[in-house]
Amino acid sequence: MKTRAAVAFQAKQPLEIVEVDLEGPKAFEVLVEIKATGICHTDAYTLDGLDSEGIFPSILGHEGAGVVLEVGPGVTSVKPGDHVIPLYTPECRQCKSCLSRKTNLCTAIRGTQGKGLMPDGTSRFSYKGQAIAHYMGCSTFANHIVLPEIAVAKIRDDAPFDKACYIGCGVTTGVGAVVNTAGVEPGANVIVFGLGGIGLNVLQGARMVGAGMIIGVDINPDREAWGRKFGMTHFVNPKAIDGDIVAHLVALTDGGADYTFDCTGNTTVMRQALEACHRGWGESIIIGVAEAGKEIATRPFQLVTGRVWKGTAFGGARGRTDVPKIVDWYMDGKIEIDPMITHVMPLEDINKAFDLMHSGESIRSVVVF
Ligand code: NAD
Ligand code: AHE
Ligand code: ZN
Repeated sequence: MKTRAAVAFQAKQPLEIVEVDLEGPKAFEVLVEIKATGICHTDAYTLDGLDSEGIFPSILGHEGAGVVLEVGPGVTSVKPGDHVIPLYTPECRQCKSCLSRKTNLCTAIRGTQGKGLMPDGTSRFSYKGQAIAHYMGCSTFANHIVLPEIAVAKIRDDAPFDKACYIGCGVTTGVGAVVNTAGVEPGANVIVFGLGGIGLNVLQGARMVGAGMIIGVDINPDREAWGRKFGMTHFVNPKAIDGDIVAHLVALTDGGADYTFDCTGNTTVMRQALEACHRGWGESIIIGVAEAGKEIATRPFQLVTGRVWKGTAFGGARGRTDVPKIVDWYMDGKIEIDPMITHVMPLEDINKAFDLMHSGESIRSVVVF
């Protein structure tokens, strides 16, 4: 079939809206009509040529929601008409990783996914006869996509697509990092570095579990008002304080935070987040994705004296199991989504979403097909 898509033909160039060819679902695959997609900083990072796994041409996007149109042979868990969220972290429930119960990082199809291919080693997208790579196993910047059955979460029919799409990455990543990865306890002190589309969701996760001090750190002063809407109790702009940011935060928290979260992708900030943890037990969770070639560093003494460095992908969520529950949290009013979606636009305007993100004007832009 033909479908409309925003194609990344080259790094650092605007996406181009074209009609691409899409092959239908094979065994254990489904065809999904994407109704809405968010634009995450990770899409920008790949488009900017900073992703060591970036492939061009490709169809980016990994934060979508839509409807199953067709299923291939062998598919049993979803049927045409089901509302679904594509999963860049699938859940096969059979691989060593899924069976370990220690991680959400299903390994069933990670090899081909990282090469921009479906599990059978082919791409289903092409343009003028040339293959176009899939992205993060999703490619939600296309109106129709083919996904492995293990990479779709069935969600309730009454959740609006233009909000539910954000659960496909940002909401689940931020809230899940608090609930699944850190396991923040009521009363714990938390510092969130970077109050964008992910960091605000860490804040609301911390509020939901009853954290004590919830400190937000951002170099954009406009983010103070945003943070306060989602539970932040204190704001620190590193550019507006005298002296060292770590010393400032350690003093503010009487010795360091119980939990810190990096939501910037900046390796200098990651170090600050680790060192702002309390001696003996503070845990720092890396959410931000750093550009290719960057490395983290700290004095080993920071870890010897009990601080813990961790990372999280997709908030530690097991997609097919946990995503429908997060949709329920939203529909039941336990978490907010609507105010964070600052811009809604048609696919033709998708490049504006990247400009708004880079200028700090948007929290989340959503494209509605
Ligand atoms: P965003 O652009 O919406 O927000 C980033 C925020 O960080 C902005 O508010 C910006 O002002 C702030 N910031 C930048 N430099 C800073 C600094 N030096 N100190 C303090 N604040 C600073 O981006 P986003 O969509 O929220 O994504 C955040 C990061 O999380 C990105 O690196 C993205 O790739 C990553 N991410 C990771 C996962 C995962 O599963 N691990 C999932 C989604 C996104
Ligand atoms: N491709 C990059 C890594 C990118 C990365 O870490 N992606 C996160 C999700 S970001 C969503 O916005 C992730 O899930 N990682 C686990 C995985 O298996 O990709 C690189 O450095 O090569
Ligand atoms: Zn993302």
